[in-house]
Amino acid sequence: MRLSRYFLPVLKENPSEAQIVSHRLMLRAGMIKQASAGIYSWLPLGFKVLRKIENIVHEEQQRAGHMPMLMPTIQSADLWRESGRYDAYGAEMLRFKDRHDRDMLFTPTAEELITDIFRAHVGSYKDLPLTMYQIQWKFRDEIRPRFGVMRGREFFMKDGYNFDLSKEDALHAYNRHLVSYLRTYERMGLQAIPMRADSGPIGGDDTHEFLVLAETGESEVFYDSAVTDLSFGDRDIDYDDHAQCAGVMEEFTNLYARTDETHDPDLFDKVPEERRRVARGIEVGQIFYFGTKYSDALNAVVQGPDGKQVPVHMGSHGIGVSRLLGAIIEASHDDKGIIWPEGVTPYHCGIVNLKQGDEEADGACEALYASLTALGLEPLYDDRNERAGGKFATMDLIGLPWRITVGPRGLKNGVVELTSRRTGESEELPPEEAVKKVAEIYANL
Ligand code: P5A
Repeated sequence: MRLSRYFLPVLKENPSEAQIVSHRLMLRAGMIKQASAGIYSWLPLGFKVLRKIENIVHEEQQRAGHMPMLMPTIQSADLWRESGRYDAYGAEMLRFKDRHDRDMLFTPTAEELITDIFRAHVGSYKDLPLTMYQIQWKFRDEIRPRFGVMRGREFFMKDGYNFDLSKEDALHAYNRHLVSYLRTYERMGLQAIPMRADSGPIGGDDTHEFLVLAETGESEVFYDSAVTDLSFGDRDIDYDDHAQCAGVMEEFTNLYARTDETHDPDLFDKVPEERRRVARGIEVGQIFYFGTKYSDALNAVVQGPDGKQVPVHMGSHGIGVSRLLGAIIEASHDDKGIIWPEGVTPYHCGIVNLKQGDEEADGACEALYASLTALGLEPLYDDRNERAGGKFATMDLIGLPWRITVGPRGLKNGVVELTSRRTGESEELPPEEAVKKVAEIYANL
């Protein structure tokens, strides 16, 4: 992409409505624009990152054996009356009527609708286990939408649902989700700690939230600092292996880590004092096992191996896809702007031409652009007629992890400059070496 043709409405001033750094930077970097309270348009740069995050979620869900599908955002109230949640959900549910005066709503979550699909088509234990998921817009009429995409009213969520014959199988689905979520967040450059939580309107007893530690987080959390030493890394997981998934679950959840809703001061006191931490976190996902709550209410039964009809055991699992942009920026920025982790960066490498119009500099930039593109990478070339300072400021603000700077002086010596956004360190290299280096960095992702 060439910046001269891109729609990147960066703001010079700090927008006054933004209280936290991620919201400020998303507005300044021209990623989003508020349409109304808690509802945003996704401008090209923001949309690009949203898609990257969505893709990682898709890949990791499918690696775990979960099937993608898509359900409508607008639903009839009938199913929600059947489950009892039409009344229970309260003012957070956006309700309206269609022209025939039927009660409709904008989906805040989809346990009812997926259970209805299941009961219509599945009748035997032989079709289990089954896990399907979607990545779809949700609406919750939050009382206080704030912090940009972090607490929106309209937001993008991955929601998955498992159907199993027994509690044991459903708990495996729970563990499997926990494992796949750990991997998902790590690919985005995030440490998200599973913490025992409260299930709220979704229901059930077993639930963990995934929290990214950040001062601006909305949740108060209590944990043993040893949890932050855990990392998922490059493990080979067989997602059908109950014992292996249970082992990872155990490893990542046996230390004390809880949200304020489930915090137990007596238990917390047992953590060695120097490891006790009280901090704040951003909830980027939550997994639930709620047994037969929805299958009982909606009569989702299958015939078991013994011929008897039994309600299926279920759980649901969510990732805040749009919220993740805010969480990643909160965790990775400096005073100049965003610093994207390589896994989610909108463009792999920036190219800054220090002397636009100079034949040699222009030619070298075009050649770099072509080489990077040929290797399957997406460069963002600042080919505008602007001062170098302005170009650097824009690149720093939008946070591409790598930048190649091209100028006549370097070219005389046969070199360009490759700079890491994270460390600020630069090295001078022949252009083809710079391309090779960038390609290597991304090859390992
Ligand atoms: C699990 C999937 C559920 O709704 N039903 C289907 C379950 N869980 S949840 O915890 O309520 O939401 C899942 C994740 O969505 C994000 N999220 C939000 N993101 C932005 N703005 C909001 N208002 C908002 N509400 C929830 C969170 O990341 C949450 O973990």
